[in-house]
Amino acid sequence: MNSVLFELKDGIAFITLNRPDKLNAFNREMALLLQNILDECADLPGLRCIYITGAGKGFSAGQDLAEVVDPNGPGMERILQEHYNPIVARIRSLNKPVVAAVNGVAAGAGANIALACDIVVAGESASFIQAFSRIGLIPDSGGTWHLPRLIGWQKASAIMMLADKISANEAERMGMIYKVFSDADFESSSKKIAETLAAMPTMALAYIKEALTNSAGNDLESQLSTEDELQQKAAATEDFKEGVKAFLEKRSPVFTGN
Ligand code: T3D
Repeated sequence: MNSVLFELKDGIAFITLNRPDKLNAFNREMALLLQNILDECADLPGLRCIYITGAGKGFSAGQDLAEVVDPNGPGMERILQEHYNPIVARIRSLNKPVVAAVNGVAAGAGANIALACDIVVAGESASFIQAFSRIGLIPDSGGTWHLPRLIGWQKASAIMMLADKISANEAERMGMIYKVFSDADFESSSKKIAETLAAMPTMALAYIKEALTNSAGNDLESQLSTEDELQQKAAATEDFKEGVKAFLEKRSPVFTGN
């Protein structure tokens, strides 16, 4: 059984973390497979959105703790460098929107991989746990970068130190995630977001992602230059021409992603 499933449909890459009996905890095989799939997504012609979810009742419980103590396992010193850091770097550098559809508990690296995605939605029964301090570790997989930027330093600090279980509704209220859907509607509503993104001007979405990423390290002057540079690129796309033409012709635009 593949530990990560991958299906390409209508311009969307559906990626499913697939170790359901372990709440999709990451072992080395799963982490490397996810990296390969994300690499494939970077180069697939016609791909316009990536959707990541978990099989079964969890999204991901983070690092497989059995692997950490396995004498034949990869060893602590390799796990971040070879497993999680490359996953987060790939999600952030993909020039397509990445949706995390958090179907159940997202803990440890599982939570922080979700938070690295461009749009995070969750089912009502899902939860987020910065579980690291419960076992004497610090949050990784970009969590100490993303979480304080999403919800503010104070809340991030408390959530990371206390390792509280944060319900999907609380996560939405504090701005950690975009939206919560009822469990009954979760799959269709979260896929609808991916479908919407896949029909939008893909390059404009890529430039929005780039501008937001750059804003984290820029002062206002530099960010205005970044916006100028990226807006010139957006204005050179076919989709911009189509957007303006469709508006003037009072019809819906048909974007091709070019
Ligand atoms: O170098 C490094 O290693 C650093 C890298 C760190 C990255 C990290 O992610 S560190 C954080 C690792 N994750 C955790 O500490 C979370 C551990 N899991 C839990 O605390 C709980 O499972 C949850 C709160 C996430 C969910 O609880 P619950 O009650 O819904 O489920 P459960 O019964 O605990 O788990 C169901 C099964 O999944 C169970 O297996 P079993 O007993 O039915 O055979 C459980 O052992 C397994 N499982 C859950 N999480 C993990 C796991 N197995 C291995 N590793 C896990 N992380």
